Amino acid sequence: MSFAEHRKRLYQTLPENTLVLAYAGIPIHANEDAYYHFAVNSQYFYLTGLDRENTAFLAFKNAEKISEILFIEEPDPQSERWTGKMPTKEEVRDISGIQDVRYTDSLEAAISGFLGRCRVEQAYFDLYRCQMNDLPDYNLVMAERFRQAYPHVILKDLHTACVPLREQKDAEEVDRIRKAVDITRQGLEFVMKNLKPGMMEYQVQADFEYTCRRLGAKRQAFPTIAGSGINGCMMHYETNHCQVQDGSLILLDLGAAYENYASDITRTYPANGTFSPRQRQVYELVLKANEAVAAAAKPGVTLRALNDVARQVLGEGLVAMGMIRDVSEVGKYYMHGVSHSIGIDVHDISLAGDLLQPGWVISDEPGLYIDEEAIGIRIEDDLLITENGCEVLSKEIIKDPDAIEAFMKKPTE
Ligand SMILES: [Mn+2]
Repeated sequence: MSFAEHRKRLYQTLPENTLVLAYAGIPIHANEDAYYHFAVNSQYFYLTGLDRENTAFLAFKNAEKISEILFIEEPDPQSERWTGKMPTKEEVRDISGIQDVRYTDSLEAAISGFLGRCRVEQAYFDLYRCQMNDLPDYNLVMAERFRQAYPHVILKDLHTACVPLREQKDAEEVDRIRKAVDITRQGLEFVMKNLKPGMMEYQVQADFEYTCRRLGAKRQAFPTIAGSGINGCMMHYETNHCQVQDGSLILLDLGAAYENYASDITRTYPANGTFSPRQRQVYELVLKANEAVAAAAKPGVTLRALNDVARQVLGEGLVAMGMIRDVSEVGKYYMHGVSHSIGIDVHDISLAGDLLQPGWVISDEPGLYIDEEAIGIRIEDDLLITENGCEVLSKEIIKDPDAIEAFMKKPTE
């Protein structure tokens, strides 16, 4: 079972006399009695396969053995009446492979038990912080409580410990990403069939997300970007409130999530179904860079090296078009990186400078953004690093300009 395998890999890296405490987290309050959509802690999900709020995972490793306990809320008919069936011990045992399942109200006693009768030298909590002024998330709050109760135990970061594990996906993780990519493909095909000038960007977004939901995706991997014309030149445009003009391009950066694994795809389409000669010229250059990056992606290479490949191809093309004088000026029209890791999170855990290994899943997303011509083009595929190179997981999502034009000409069924 895959999640048990994740834990096994973690235990192999941990010193003896180590406690691991990972919390799923709780929903974040919005206003009145409304809460934001619950997002499970990624380290917790990676280790257990559970995305249920208010659950927790405790493990202890010493010289003799490894103990692991899962804590869930006790099913309660009263709350089940309102919010639906709660998972049982048997169900979470099946998902996680953890045999010792207890109720959350005994978690503190279990922690005290290990601290009272075992030698605990360090405790791993997810201490990750995105930005310094963020509100502390649930795992950070619990780590601080633990530190105050047991100041002699050294706190270590579970997020950092998970980096090398999560960077390399196993077969089951890759299958979930494949499924997410396939849902995204069908969503984009529905978009291509319906796209026409005069639509609002949010209607294009709705066509995509409608298809994803119909196909069983519980959520999008990230907010859908549908930027037409000049809006395609904004990297993370997600207001999607403008009208798609005849003769413009629309840049769609989007992806379904499937069983908590992300896909991350970008395609750029002509609103009226036909690229203008100039749009096609720029599009073909971006496509050339996209293909060069896929050709260069293999074990032992860094993400930075892949970005150098993209910069070189784009830069040479821009010089040939007379838009810049030297490849070093490519940043005028290409201002982001070409690749990031993809997994449970769309910008998945990874460290700059780490060498690609078989099992990594990364994006391949060169782009060109020419404000003065309202041309924003990005083409993004998801790549699985293999022994000798890579497999383009999104190879079925058409990107050849002739194929796009042919597909968009077909009448709606
Ligand atoms: Mn991306």
